[in-house]
Amino acid sequence: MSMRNFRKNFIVILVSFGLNMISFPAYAVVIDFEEINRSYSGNSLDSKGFNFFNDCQNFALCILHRDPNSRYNADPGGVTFAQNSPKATTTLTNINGNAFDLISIDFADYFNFRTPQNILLIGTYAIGGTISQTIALQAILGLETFIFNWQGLTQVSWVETTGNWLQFDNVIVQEIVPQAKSFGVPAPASMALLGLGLLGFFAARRNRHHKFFA
Ligand SMILES: [Ca+2]
Ligand SMILES: [Ca+2]
Repeated sequence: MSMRNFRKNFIVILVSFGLNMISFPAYAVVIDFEEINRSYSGNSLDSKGFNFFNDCQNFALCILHRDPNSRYNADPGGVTFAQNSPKATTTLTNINGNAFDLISIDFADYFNFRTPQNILLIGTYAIGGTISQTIALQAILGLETFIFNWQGLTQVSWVETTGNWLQFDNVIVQEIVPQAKSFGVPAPASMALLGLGLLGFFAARRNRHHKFFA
């Protein structure tokens, strides 16, 4: 490998170190429940690395799978989940504990009727504090998309404040991977490359100085 290549490697490594130090890579996840093709009912549902927990008293019936062929399904041909107990709260968390952004959620009334309804959402920030918003379902059929763009959360919960029950789908979240996890202990190979890069860099500098002063 030439000195020029050594230096190029070194700069690439430095830049990648720098990017890892300052950025928090984020990965958008669309939780549409389409991978859940069995009937489900319970109070704790996992999908795509996130957990939905509902605090209803009758544990086995808190959250119900809406079958694709159900006439109550607000996602025709798809899968949604229904909160099946009145005024029970569903809480969304990231299973691996990393903070996340809430981009949007689709809601519909429980039977996919033309039932107007209010839903209160509360987000808890990783740095402390909360944010809340009440959204209003219109008197229309189908899923309605609500955009939040709440950033850096540890959890989001929601409960209907008027009417009873609801269904949710297409929860779009963005996981924030902290630096410590994406770049905790440098792998031996990276350290070896960094060492080679450093050697190359200083060797190249020395060569250039020689040329410069020659
Ligand atoms: Ca769906
Ligand atoms: Ca509706």
